[in-house]
Amino acid sequence: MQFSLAAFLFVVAATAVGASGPVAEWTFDEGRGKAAHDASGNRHEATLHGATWAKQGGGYALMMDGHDDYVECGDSGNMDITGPVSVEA
Ligand SMILES: [Ca+2]
Repeated sequence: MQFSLAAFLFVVAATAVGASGPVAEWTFDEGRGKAAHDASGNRHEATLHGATWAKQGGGYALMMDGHDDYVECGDSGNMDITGPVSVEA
């Protein structure tokens, strides 16, 4: 069984309280490769592990098998959760 992480366009954005914009934002619309670009400008490139691209309408989504596929968002000081955050998908 496979799961589609998102349809058409998937955006994950995390915003730290007091930040002027998202700390990270991935639209997952690359459609190829093993990385997802961070549209926030903060250079949090994400690495795909096992997930594959699937065409969805005019964009892309990630297909995951529900077992061991994941997206690694890296480790960075401004990604540390030390207080309230907002996560949007
Ligand atoms: Ca897998």
